[in-house]
Amino acid sequence: MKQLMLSTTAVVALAGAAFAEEVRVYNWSDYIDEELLTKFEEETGIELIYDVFDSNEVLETKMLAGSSGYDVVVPSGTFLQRQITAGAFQKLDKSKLTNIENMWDVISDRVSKYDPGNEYAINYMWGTTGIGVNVDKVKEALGDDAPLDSLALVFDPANMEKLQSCGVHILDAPSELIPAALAYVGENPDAQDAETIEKAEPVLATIAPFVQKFHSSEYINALANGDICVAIGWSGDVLQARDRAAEADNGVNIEYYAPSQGALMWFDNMAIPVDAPNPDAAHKFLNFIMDAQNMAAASNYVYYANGNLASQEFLEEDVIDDTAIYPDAATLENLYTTTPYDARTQRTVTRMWTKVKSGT
Ligand code: N2P
Repeated sequence: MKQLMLSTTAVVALAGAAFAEEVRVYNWSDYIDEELLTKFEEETGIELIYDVFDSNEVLETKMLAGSSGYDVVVPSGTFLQRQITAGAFQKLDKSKLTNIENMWDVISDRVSKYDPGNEYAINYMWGTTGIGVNVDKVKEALGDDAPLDSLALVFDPANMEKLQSCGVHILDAPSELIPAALAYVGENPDAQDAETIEKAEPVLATIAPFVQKFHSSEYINALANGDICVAIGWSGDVLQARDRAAEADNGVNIEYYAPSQGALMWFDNMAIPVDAPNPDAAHKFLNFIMDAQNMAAASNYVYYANGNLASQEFLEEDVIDDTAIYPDAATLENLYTTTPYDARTQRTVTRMWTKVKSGT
């Protein structure tokens, strides 16, 4: 007994000694191969504290309040831009980022729309917002000609009434659902004026009572288990649901569709808060992520495209060849991007979203 206690103490002491420093990373849920987290600790001797979120709004609240305690965070482009303007991030020290040469200029250029000169962030992954479908259940509810790749699947109340019983989840992401509703009614999804933006409200409010949940991460398992039949969700998350169902061999057949009316293309980027406790370790984490094999391992695991050109030779064929992940020219043509709302418009958007959700 005494010996056991001694050795337990020894293990604790060793574990304490093994990590001289720590780095705190705040990333989206279901967004990395967890083996990479252990690999980072083994390679650097830095303890990695890894927390997750599923909402840009939640991250933004923390960034604007300050003192988040995080060293690395991952806002999408529009949010990145607004938080850079608010002074939430520090400029990257590129002398510490030797793997930055692996990055893909096509994606860095796109991200520079939000972060001019790519001074504050590196792209982690990018993808689209679209429709996850349990094909058999939806056809059962709506018939064989169900509009699987159309926003009408969820924005036409006649369809939603019939889908209600098999279950529909919608992302709790106003900055993505308002553009989708605008695209559905033929307006510019990137509209910035209140008058146009307000046209999204009746579309969303009419279908809200049929929505089981506005939530941004539960839909992966809910789709995979057959608990819901439709989700407005993120491309890779739906593909992860498809994979989980296949692995469980439960007969659930999931597909992802980028809506025919156009799909939002977003970019999630790693940045270092201005008050990060350990910016040096944060740079080490970014450099680790930009390693070609590490980045490929992450994409192979979560089914999202990344901003790293050198990683592409290490991607599985079912990732690099899937146009839902790496869009071809025709798919790309039907994607749109958005710009951040100014503070006043953002308040309108937040108010509208609260009102929409209160109608569920
Ligand atoms: C990961 C979702 C990240 C995409 N589960 C949203 N930007």
